[in-house]
Order: sequence, then C-alpha cells, then structure tokens
Amino acid sequence: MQRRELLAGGLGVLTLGPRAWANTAHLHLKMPPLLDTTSSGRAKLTIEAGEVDFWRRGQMSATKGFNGAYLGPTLRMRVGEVALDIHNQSREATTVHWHGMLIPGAVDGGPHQMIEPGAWWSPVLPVAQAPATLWYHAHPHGRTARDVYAGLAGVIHIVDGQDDARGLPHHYGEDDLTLVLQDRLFDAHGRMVYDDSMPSRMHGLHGDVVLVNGQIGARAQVPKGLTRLRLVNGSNARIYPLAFVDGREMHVIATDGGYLPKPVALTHLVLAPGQRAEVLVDFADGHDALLRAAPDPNAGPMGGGGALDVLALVVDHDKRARMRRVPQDLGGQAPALQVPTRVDRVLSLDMGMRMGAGAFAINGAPFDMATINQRVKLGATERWRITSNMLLHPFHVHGVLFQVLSLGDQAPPAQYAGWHDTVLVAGSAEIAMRFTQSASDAHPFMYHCHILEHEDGGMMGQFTVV
Ligand SMILES: [Cu+2]
Repeated sequence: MQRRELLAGGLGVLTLGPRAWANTAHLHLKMPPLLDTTSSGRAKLTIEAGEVDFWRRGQMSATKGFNGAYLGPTLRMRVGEVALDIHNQSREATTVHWHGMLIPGAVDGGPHQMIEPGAWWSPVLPVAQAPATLWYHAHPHGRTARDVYAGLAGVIHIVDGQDDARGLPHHYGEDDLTLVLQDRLFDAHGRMVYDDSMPSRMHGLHGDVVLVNGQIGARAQVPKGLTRLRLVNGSNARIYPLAFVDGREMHVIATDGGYLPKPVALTHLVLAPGQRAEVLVDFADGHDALLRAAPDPNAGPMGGGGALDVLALVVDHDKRARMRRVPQDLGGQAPALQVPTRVDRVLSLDMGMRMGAGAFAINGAPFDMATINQRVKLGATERWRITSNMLLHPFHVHGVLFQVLSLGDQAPPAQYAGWHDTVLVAGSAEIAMRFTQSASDAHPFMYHCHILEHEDGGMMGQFTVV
C-alpha cells in the first residue's frame, strides 16, 4: 500500500465498525516512558488508580497504572542488582510479577506477595540473564485478569550494550519500538468495560479494538530502513496471528528469553498471551505498512472473532535508518540442555462443561494457595509434557526459561530455536528446562495458563525449587 493511500482513502482498512478511528487521524504512537536503571541500579514504581479518555471524546475510563494512569514505564536493566521500590497507592492489594526473569521465588512477585494498599514492596532483583524483552504485571490470585486489563503491566528490556556490534537497531522509540498489544472492550460512550459474562470466562476476554501502548488508532513513525519491533502480547486472552497486509517479511531476532542464533524470516507470526517476539522489518522501499491480526482461533461466538488491525507504520522519509541490512549472526545461545529421554511430569490443562461454569484446573485440581503441586530439585533438568483440551492454552512457567522440544508431537518450527517462558499448547507440547532459581514453600513459583481468565479460574499450579 502506498503512503498516500494509507493516509487518505486507505484509512478505510482501519475501520472497526461504528467506532471507526474517528478522532485519531495524525496521532503518533507514543512509547511508554523509559526508566533506565542501568546506571543507578534503582527504580521506583507507584501503583495508581487513574482515568484515561481512550477515544478522546471526554469519556473517562477507570484504569490502573504504574507511575501513571495506564500501563507503566519501560524498565531498562542490565546484569547486576536492580533495587525496586514499589508503593501501592491504589485502594486494592495486588502484586508485581517479573515475567521471564530468572530470579528466586522470594522476589518473583507471585500471588503470595501481596502489596496492601498504602504498603511498600522493595525487592532487589539479581539480574543475570541474556538480553531480552520481558514484562511485569499484576498477579494477585483471582484478580490478575481485572488488574492487567485495568492497565497494571509494563515492559522490561534487559540490555548489554552490544547491539551496535550485533548490527541491531536499539534507539528507543526511534528505530526500536516497544509495542504492547492489548485488545479491549468499550461501551457505547467509549468507556473501557470488563466483560464478566460466561463466554468471556470460558474463552477469556476478547475485545474488539487493539490498543498499542494504551493508544487507539495511533500510527508509528519508522525510519526508511530497518526497524526493530518488540512485540509484547499483554492481552488477557487474545492470540494474535500477525501478518503485514502487504505480505512483507518479519525477521524474528528474539523470542521470550532473548536472541536467536540467527534471524528467521516469516510472513506470519503467532503471538499468544504472555509471549514476546522481536522482529526486524525493512522499510527501505519507503512504503507504509499495516500490521493486522487474523481471527483468534480461541475466540468464542460472542465476539472477537474477526480480524483486527493492530498498527499502521508510516515511513518518515526524512529519517534515515541507522541499520540497513539484517545481520546474519545474532550471537544468541540456542538451548543445549541434557534433555531427559523420559518425561518427568505430565500436566493436563483441564477445562470442560462437566467441571461446571468457569471451572479450570491442572491435573484435575484447581489452584489452591495452600497446596504445593510439584517439588523440583534445584539444579535439575526436567522434561515436562503439557496437554490441553477444548481450547489452545499458553502455558507459562515462572523462574525458568525452557526449550520447546515439540508442539503437537511434531518438531517445532525454526522460530522456536531459542528460549521461551510461555508456549502455546494445542493438544500437546513438551518442554525442557533447568531449574536454577530457588523457591520455598512460602514463595513458590507458579505455572499457569496465561489466558488470565483461565488462570484466575484455577488453571494454575505452584512448585518449589529446593
Ligand atoms: Cu487457558
């Protein structure tokens, strides 16, 4: 699609029914504020209640955020200790979980680490992992879906200062864009609403508009050349089968746990809730592009079934790209685990009408704060088999990065060559991981479905590593 078409008549493709992106013309996508801890080793986060006029019509939606009304700053970290001071200034208790970080259970921010209203939590995170795009979000048991929906999430960049040597764009908001994808529902006035109906609990909440960094209809400006997109699926339930409308390639350079050994060129990329992917997209042709999500295979009959436009990217012809060629060697370490030949644990992600409305479980047992479901030996390498029925479930494990051994009993495609913390289970998946982080009975790690309504409904378990 040509630039003029996209900016003028081409906007028709962005129409989302009656609430088409009316007041959004010429709105530039904003990045979350950058909070760089690489010099200070410190950051302060306040959990706040707020209001946002998402549609710019004077209709305020009740929200929550970190250091602001909705979402939170991007925390840039490097290897070493990062001391966080988190102050809950909202009226409800919650937690802050560091999704994808290899840190002990005592600072992981799971459901056992509630921060009461007015209280402080000051964990010191021992950052010791490869560069990656991670995220942080609320994780109180039974309330994670509502808290994340309200806005309690933010992005983490682990950096090592070597991206110039890798030949990768890394200028925040210039040629390195952080994109938090979240679908949301709005009432007739344009106020964000949470749908607690039975279908939304079963399928997970699906919105009919995609917000990027909390913004509706904003367009990202990109240089004429290589742009890096850090895609974060911060949605409650939506699986995004992503593709550019013009079919242009995405060169996957990183997944959940960091860089791949070499880029993988794709035209279609599936991003499940909780997952991240970093891609390079080449705009040297000077043409604008539209990123779109095909229908979510999990979406129920009540909505969210259609394709959704995610983000328009507009080439700034005055901005020359610093990087022009996709590097061939990213230096990422592929997993080299001593994988056990036999499965150590089988986890069945259970849901079904026979279990009653909103009933979710793992191996038949809904999550219970007082029950430790698995005990793992510190330093052990294990092979887990995850099975699912009825729907696809993104399975996330705290405190580890894992290798995806198989998906549906098939070898996974090339973009799974690296490290992951969340895998989309369609029937079955096998993963292997080495447990290097300790977690006690008081502060166990979680494993759960990252469809937040399923997690809150009981599709979660907890484990110690001793
Ligand atoms: Cu699920």
